[in-house]
Amino acid sequence: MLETKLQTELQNKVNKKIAPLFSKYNMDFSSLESGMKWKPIVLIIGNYSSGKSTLINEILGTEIQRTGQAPTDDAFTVITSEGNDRPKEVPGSTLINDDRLPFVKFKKYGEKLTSHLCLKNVNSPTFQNMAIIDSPGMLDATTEKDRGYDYMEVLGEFAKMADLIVLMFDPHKAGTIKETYSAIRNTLPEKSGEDRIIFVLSRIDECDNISDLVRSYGTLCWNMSQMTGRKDIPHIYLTYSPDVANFRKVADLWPQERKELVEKIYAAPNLRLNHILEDIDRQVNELQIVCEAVTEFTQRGRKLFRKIGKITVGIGVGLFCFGDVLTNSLVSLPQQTLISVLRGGSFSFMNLILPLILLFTALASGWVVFNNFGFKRLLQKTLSDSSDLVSLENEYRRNLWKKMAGKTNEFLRKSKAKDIRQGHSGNLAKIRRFLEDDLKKYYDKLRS
Ligand SMILES: Nc1nc2c(ncn2[C@@H]2O[C@H](COP(=O)(O)OP(=O)(O)O)[C@@H](O)[C@H]2O)c(=O)[nH]1
Ligand SMILES: [Mg+2]
Repeated sequence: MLETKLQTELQNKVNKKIAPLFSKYNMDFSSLESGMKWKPIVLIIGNYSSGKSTLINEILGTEIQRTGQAPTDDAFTVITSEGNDRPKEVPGSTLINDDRLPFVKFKKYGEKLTSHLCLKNVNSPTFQNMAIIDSPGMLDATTEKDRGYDYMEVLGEFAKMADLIVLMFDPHKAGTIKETYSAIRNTLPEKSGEDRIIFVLSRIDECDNISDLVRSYGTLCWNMSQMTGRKDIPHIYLTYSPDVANFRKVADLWPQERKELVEKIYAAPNLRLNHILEDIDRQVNELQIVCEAVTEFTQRGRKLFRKIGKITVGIGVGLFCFGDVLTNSLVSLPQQTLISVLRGGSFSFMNLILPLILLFTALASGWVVFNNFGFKRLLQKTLSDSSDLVSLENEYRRNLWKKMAGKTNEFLRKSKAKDIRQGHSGNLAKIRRFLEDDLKKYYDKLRS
């Protein structure tokens, strides 16, 4: 109840304060309803044969997914309970054409993905209000090319929808976490994003001894700190499947973690509001970096304008005072210069005509120089490498920029010299206030 109230309140706030800014910067704000109209989703990802399908079978208590040591399954399988009257299995081609489901966005990845996507309808009360998605593990770079669609991008899209992401690794391939993690990192907001991911080192029963396990754990941690740039390591669940584990000496030291992991997965529906918050957070952060870049560009434009302006005004004033002296000495016109009439005391408006013409010509030329050369050059230079418009102090910012640089350039390319009149720092301040005050308040409310 409280959650619905918070959700509506938040939605109104976003529509009022932030949505107009998205259209201002030619960005789409994917409305909250569209992505999250379906059930809460748990996404299981990680290297192949890390035990993803085994975990899913364990949760459902049935052998719904095929398991095996090799990359046995190369499909994204959505498992949920849709009722007995619905088909047991729905192919990808149907899923991507059903507006009620959140899979329409996968249409653009083509037939190769569609044929590797399906929904399995199981008979389970718990799964009436949630879905779990099994995913193919990442292969090595060369094999990955044969897949026929951009696996990393698709994984990112699934991660965006998921309320909970379980990132699973086995001790043999703990080093491959980096690629998988970077595929989903952009789908999360900067600060709170980690809450939505659970890191799991699975199949720990296969470690011969503790030092073996510690080595794998260390590899995982090292790779994780490389990605997050953080020194603190989030909790890593050390688990094994009780059904298939054989050598239990090491595993028995962590008997409870599998249970905790499964409980977390069951509790995923509670994370929905958090997900909505994070989704807004992510999108507003994307908007923020574009706005930052545009603000910086405008400031550079203004600086250049001032520089050319100063010179122009200098020349203009010089021409205003002494221009007629020059024309007088060259073509004997005007007969009386401004200075001479001011000295002689016989000033009339006629004496101002030429100085004013010269002044305005100088100012107009200054504008032409700024408009046709200065600004154009600045724009070209900026477009050739716009990355210095924003500070890129960490991996998150670098990734975010990589994603948004195209959007920014697209916006800048359309800008005209006269647009520098328009300040963007006010918009930036609004965005910052929204992230730091409004959104934070909701995060706090949710946690309290
Ligand atoms: N010893 C052991 N084997 C496991 C464990 N979890 C999964 N396996 C086995 O590892 C292989 C790969 O598992 P699977 O669930 O298919 O991995 P997926 O590719 O990530 O879906 C299968 O042969 C499983 O029986 C575990 O905790 N311990
Ligand atoms: Mg599998």
